[in-house]
Amino acid sequence: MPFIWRHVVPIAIPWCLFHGVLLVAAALVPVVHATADDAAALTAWTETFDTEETLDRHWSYYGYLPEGGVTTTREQRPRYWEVVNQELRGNNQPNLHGSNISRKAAGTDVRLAMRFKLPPNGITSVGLLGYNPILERGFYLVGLHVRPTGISAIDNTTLHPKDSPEAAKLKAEGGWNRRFIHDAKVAPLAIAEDVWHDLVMEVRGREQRVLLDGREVLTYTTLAADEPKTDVILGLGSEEKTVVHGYFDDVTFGPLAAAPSQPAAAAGLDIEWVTVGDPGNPSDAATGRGAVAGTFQISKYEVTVGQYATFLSAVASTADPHGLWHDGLPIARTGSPGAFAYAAAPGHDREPVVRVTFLDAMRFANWLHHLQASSPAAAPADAAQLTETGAYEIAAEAGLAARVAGARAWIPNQDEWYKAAYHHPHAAGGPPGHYWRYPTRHDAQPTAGKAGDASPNVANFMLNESDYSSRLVPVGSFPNAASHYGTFDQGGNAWEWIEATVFDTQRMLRGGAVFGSHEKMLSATRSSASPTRRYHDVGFRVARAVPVEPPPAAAN
Ligand SMILES: [Ca+2]
Ligand SMILES: [Ca+2]
Repeated sequence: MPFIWRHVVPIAIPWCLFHGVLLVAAALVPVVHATADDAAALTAWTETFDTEETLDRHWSYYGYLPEGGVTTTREQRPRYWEVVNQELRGNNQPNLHGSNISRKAAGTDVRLAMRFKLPPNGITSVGLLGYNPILERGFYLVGLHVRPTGISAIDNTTLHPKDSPEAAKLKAEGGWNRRFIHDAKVAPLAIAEDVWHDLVMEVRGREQRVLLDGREVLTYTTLAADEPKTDVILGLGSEEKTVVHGYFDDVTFGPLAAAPSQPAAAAGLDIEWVTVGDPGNPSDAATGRGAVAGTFQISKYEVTVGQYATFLSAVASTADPHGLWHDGLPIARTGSPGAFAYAAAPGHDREPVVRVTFLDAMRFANWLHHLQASSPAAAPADAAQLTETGAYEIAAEAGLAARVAGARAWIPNQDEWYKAAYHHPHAAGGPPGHYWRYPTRHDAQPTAGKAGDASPNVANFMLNESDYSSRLVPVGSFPNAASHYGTFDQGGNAWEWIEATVFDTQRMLRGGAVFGSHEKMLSATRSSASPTRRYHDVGFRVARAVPVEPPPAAAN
């Protein structure tokens, strides 16, 4: 007969580490949850703590009374846990123990995400409960203690093999064949009190992985975590002798997605590329620019709002530690930390993304670099890390980091961008000097067109210095105004970040924009800007190495 642990929920987290006393003997208490055991409802859920009523419906409470003893009564609950401003507030009482609140759950490889605020001088804990085969009872399987000085993993350590004489002896004596370790592995960190943080704990088999504010801070192999989980538990403690407050919100529990594989499956990423051949071309005699030794590819269009939203969904769904999203973008962010989703606002999908810093562009390029990998092995498993290395090692020099040798995707440098925009070999129908003055394959000033204008030599720029009525247009809106290599909108629409460093602290801009005059599109014109600032008319395009084509399938 299977062991029935459903109604035996271990609740106590040993808070006594504050006081150097191990007090876990009272850990097992029966708790009857108010919810029905609906399997689907237990497998994936989110608690936003929008009403006090959901707290009473879903959560069970366990508190240590200041005068001694414990309580689980609903009448006592608001003294310890209550919903304030649609957030769960823990009111830790001035006693030896913290108090806990738990909710039923179901799953083996699971992900637990939430927002939390540490109480001053306090401790916050999160954990997962389940059947412990060592104890042959339900108990704490895997969890964390979070303090201002760091995060530590909690573990149950087996003392003796389950069927060993030593274990049998302990069992006969009524002892427990395990030792509870509060700080099985410690990640020293500085965690600010009283401000919101994002916390994610993933448990796959016995592997525990913890992300704080989107950054992986701890991994640990537990001894007892691979059993099915039955409850989520949140706890709060403090050494203060007065009531202190800690907070939780947006607690999400669900199955852990399959192990990350090749990140190339970025659904919805639709970058089109053109090949810039003619390797070893001469530079433009007028400017000295445009010579590129090798063949490369450049995006046919400016990076679009839709592509940037796809990027955000890929790298900023757990959290957005680098601030890649902001509300000045025409991109809606939905969901909560741990499961953010991003989508272009209606009508903006095909417009160039602007209000992105050069750093944002570098991170997009780093992500593309990993997407171009022929093997998934080299890519960081943590999605947030996909943006920090690859083409640019951002940690070292931030917005001034140089392109890494062997980069598979990058922001075009000046010669690459220039060649794609203005170069056209005379033998292939270009001008005698092999370079046009405008990126529209013309030397004469383009005309300012409306989207869909099929005339040659059209671009989206400002004809009249006082006319700010123009708007960004969808990329490729002028079908007969491409460069020789097939790029669109290198002149006008959005200014484009260039990899070149200017004045030691800035990055170059080229091509002019909707609010720039025709001169800004000229081959001789450059501008520059701070790599960490956003501008309402500056976007970017990307370049990459020519991909190696897979061998053709054998015909038979
Ligand atoms: Ca809330
Ligand atoms: Ca442009």
